Amino acid sequence: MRISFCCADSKPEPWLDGLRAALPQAEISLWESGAPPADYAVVWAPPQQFFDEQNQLRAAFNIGAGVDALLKLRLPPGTQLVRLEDAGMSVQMAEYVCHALIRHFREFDAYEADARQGQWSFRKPRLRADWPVGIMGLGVLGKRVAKAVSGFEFPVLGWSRSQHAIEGMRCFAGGGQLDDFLSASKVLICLLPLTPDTRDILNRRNLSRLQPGGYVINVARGAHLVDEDLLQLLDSGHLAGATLDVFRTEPLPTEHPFWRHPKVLVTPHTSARTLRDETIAQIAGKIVAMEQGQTVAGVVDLGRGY
Ligand code: NDP
Ligand code: OXD
Repeated sequence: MRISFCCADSKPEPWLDGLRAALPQAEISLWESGAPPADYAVVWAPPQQFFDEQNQLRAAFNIGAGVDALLKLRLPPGTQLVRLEDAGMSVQMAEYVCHALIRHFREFDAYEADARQGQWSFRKPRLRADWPVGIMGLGVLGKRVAKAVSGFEFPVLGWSRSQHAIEGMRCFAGGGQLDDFLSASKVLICLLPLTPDTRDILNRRNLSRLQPGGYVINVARGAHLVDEDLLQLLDSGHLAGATLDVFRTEPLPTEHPFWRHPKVLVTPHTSARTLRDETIAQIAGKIVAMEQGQTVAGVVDLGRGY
């Protein structure tokens, strides 16, 4: 069995060593043009040429959860695309979102500013009941985040494509229930995949429906958010702030207003990083299962885009 590794932005040697240790029976190499056809690929942002040449793959394993960039490429017919499922990302996402939520809810940003001025001043405690948290996307990451947020006793709501029933939270589904979900939420967390249906979903129409003083946390993809619409709603006062981890252009250009906006906190696409050991273990396990004729979880439905 041959496995080809083609990942932009990752030092290949530790990945190749890890994959070889996990799959000693396989021939594993760093892809170069003209390489013999492989059975499986491990990829992140490969060039189109990779799939044009490696056209006999049974499966291509993405070393990330989101496959929007891969779906812009022409995949070889018959190749299954398999995404990363959790592999240590969901707990990181829960940490990140809870930090952003609690930093805003408890006004730690304001206390930090006070402390720098040497000021000892209390703020009135806020009521959790007034801060319903809406989570868009109830998949692997959204569900873990919902559990973590519920642990802090915020009211939690969720919105997904199909109807879910999750204890302790109100679940909404589909376009028909989007407005009800938004108007019942004050904090909005985006954990959707980027698809034609979800692109630009954090727009003026939808963000205006959040409760006054709303707060936005986007940890999914930059193209979910219409930047100008968010800025206008922050400046008009309808929204109180935003924590943004993902952007239409990454790295976020230095001249982008988000960097300097007093109500926006920017982080560099770091909310849930791919962890090498967990990722290799998951992919190796799936390759072994596929070799034994088993079906594996995490196969992307190309029609729906996630
Ligand atoms: P999943 O595929 O497990 O979950 C996707 C969820 O979104 C599902 O609940 C799905 O609904 C819902 N959904 C999809 N399309 C729609 C739609 N049109 N309307 C309503 N709901 C919809 O994905 P993950 O939880 O693993 O990851 C989510 C995203 O997070 C990734 O695609 C990626 O873009 C982003 N991400 C960001 C990272 C970062 O560092 N910032 C790291 C990792 C991921 P249903 O349940 O009905 O199928
Ligand atoms: C991912 C990411 O999709 O890192 O895994 O954004």
